[in-house]
Amino acid sequence: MSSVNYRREGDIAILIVDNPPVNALSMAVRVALLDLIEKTDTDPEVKGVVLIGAGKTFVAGADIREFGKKLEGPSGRAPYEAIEASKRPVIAALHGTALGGGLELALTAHYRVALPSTRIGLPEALVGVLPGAGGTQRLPRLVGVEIALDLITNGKHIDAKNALQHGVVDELVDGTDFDALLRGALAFARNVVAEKLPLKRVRDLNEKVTGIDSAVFAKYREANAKKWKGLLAPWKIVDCIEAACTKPWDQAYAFEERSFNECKDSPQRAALSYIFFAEREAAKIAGISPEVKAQPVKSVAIVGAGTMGGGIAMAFANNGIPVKQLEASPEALERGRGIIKQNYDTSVARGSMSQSKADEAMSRISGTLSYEEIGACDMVIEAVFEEMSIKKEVFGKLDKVMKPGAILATNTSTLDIDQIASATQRPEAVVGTHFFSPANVMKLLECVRGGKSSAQTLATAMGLAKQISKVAVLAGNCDGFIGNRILGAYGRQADFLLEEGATPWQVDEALKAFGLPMGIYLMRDMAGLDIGWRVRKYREQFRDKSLRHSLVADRICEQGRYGQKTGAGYYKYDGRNATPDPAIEQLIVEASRELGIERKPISDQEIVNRIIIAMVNEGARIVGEGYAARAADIDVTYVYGYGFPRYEGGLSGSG
Ligand code: T1G
Repeated sequence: MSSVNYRREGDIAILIVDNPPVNALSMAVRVALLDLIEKTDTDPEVKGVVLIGAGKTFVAGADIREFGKKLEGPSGRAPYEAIEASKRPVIAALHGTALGGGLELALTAHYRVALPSTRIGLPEALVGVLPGAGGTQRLPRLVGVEIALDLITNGKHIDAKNALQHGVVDELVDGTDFDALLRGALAFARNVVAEKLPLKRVRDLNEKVTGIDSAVFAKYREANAKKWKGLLAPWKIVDCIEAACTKPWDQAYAFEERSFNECKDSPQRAALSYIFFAEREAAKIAGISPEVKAQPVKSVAIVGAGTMGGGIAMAFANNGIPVKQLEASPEALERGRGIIKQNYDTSVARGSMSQSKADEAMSRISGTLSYEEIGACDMVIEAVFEEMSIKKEVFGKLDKVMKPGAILATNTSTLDIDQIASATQRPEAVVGTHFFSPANVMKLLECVRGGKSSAQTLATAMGLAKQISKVAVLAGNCDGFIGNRILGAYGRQADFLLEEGATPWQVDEALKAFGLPMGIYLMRDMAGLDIGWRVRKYREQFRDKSLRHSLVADRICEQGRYGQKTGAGYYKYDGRNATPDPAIEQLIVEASRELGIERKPISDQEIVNRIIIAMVNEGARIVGEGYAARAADIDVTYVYGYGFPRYEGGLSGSG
């Protein structure tokens, strides 16, 4: 079966791109499109052409799996140019998502219609490339330079209403499915033919790319320099859009192709494409049939309105799910609500959220002091103090009140899920859902499989991620699960480097330069050193004394230095401003002496290498021991939970 089906409705030819699951523009699709445009151009009975995607979506872009492969066949741009040069009016009919090369294809058509539910965008930068089939040249001609810069460099999707408003689509067609769209597109095409409307080429619309002050581009680069650190594609995209405003079409179009190939051939593209697929792999639960579907979560309760509980509540409320917060006292409930309100006010003040959206979300969050009042919720997430006895007490109570079939989840970041589940009569309904702080911002949801968690419970917990715009990964119930277990290995190696000659600020600077958002010592000081100290004291009884153990962290805590909250930790603090502290350097030198370690200069490269290798080795152990199903799970955890640079392809640096 060809990947583009052809049929006629009277004098209108219909080209249906049919390449499941997302009608990606594979080589086969490109070849078939070229043949069919040739056919419609030479068939005198054909007066117009409708281009549409089969099933639920238009074309969602080039086939990312083909990147980097040497394929025989027409150039990537050939079908685009053929459609634009078509002798018959071509109407692109959009539904689902028209993304990347898919939107570029539609922009070469002479007219575009869409269902109201359609989303469009040029998200190429997220997979390390740029719109290489004219997108950086045609989109600015429709939406203007500033909107194009924002949409393309951020890989944003916009909805059909916005697309109509900005002239990207010419008409919205009533309806919700393929048939309604096709009916509307055929009517539109017949009208174009009957009225002999012109073959409008977007490339001829120069008004919005003429007379643009080059300062616009300089300012945009400057404003995003920090955000684009280490990245290639966003810079190239700005260059291409600037070229659209400063060069004749042919030169700018050629410049875009060169820039596209530079990105496509860069290791960054391989790394970012790897993460794209790793994220989708990580969502698949090994050993459970895809038939086991996630139960929709329409209502959720959060036990605990502290920092984590509040962030989790916002993550649900921001995605339309009503939340009940349960606390032990009215003061705690009020305090929790106050923190949430403050967070929304900050988002509105920063312009990252509209006041109406914030009010809507806030209105979805209610509070209660009674366990009975949360029993009807589809899911409950416990986010109380990280103490086993408290967790078990809470789960004992939840077991009594939650409806049959409800999911009982815990946000623990370290404690044994099976021990927590043993406080209930339904361990099959218990699962870990470990959010990362701030929970309303961080994308990762580390789900933890308990020994008795049922397939249904796991599918629902993992499926939840999409509902609340998170990326899910499934970890086994080992100490620290995936994320914190690797963080432990990272911290141990860093502490050893301190004793051998490095300083906390040298380690942090080296890791920041590598691309991590923050080094381990600033991170520890921000989280509070007393938490780790309490956990180390508890674990001392189980610690394998034959393994090397660092003294520095305990020494610092013994001095009552718990980080930012005590004004001193590894650094000394003036508010949130951290400065290196010679007293800590002295403390480390004494620890080295006590351990009989001769200190020596250590290079930044050695610091990065040793820490990354320690993390990769721990990741490999986790996969080897079966606490993670695949390497991709480790990479997704570190990219979305710990800010590891996506353009490095995660820890395994794959791609
Ligand atoms: N190529 C290959 N496979 C793709 C794909 C693509 N572009 N998009 C999705 N898939 C696979 C995905 O791996 C998964 O497979 C299945 O489809 C469903 O995806 C010249 C060069 C469209 C919004 O960046 O954003 O065009 O896991 O789980 O949540 O300028 O997929 O089932 O085996 O994500 O409903 C630009 C990428 C490419 C869009 C659907 N396009 N895709 O989301 O399903 S570069 C993109 C998405 C380009 C041109 C350049 C989303 C989606 P499997 P899914 P979903």
